Amino acid sequence: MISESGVVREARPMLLVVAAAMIKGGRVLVQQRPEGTALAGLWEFPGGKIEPGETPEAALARELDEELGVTVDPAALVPLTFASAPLADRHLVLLLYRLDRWEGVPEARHASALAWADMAALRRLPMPPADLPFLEVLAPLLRGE
Ligand code: DCM
Repeated sequence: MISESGVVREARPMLLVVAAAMIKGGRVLVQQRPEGTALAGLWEFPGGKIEPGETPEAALARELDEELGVTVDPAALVPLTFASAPLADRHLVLLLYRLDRWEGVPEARHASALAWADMAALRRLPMPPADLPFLEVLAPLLRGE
């Protein structure tokens, strides 16, 4: 949208979300979004919204604790890439981090299910649009395990 002043405006405010590729033995952890939430039934990399005043890494460590019950050192989160996609009323920007070490065994506290997916399984899962571009970035990382 272009205003009278000629400045280009994005009609949807930005929503900044962080997500983790937790990698173990050539597989990555994905979770299924529960009924009653946006994008229900789709498989996503776990994560969530950054709260005001949080760094992205602190937000992701907090989300992984809340969603999976695992303890994460924010310094162990390695930035990988980002993707963006329009939602109904926001424009989502999703930052992906790689994570190779954490404490605890992930449990589905918010999701309806968890899965450790290799590359072939990952390609078969229905995912939210913003997560899809991450597959090509993860392919060499999962093969290299
Ligand atoms: N989201 C996504 N992919 C992820 C994590 C989140 O597309 N890996 C989207 C789904 C929601 C928004 O981000 O539209 C906020 O996530 P949540 O509802 O989990 O807070």
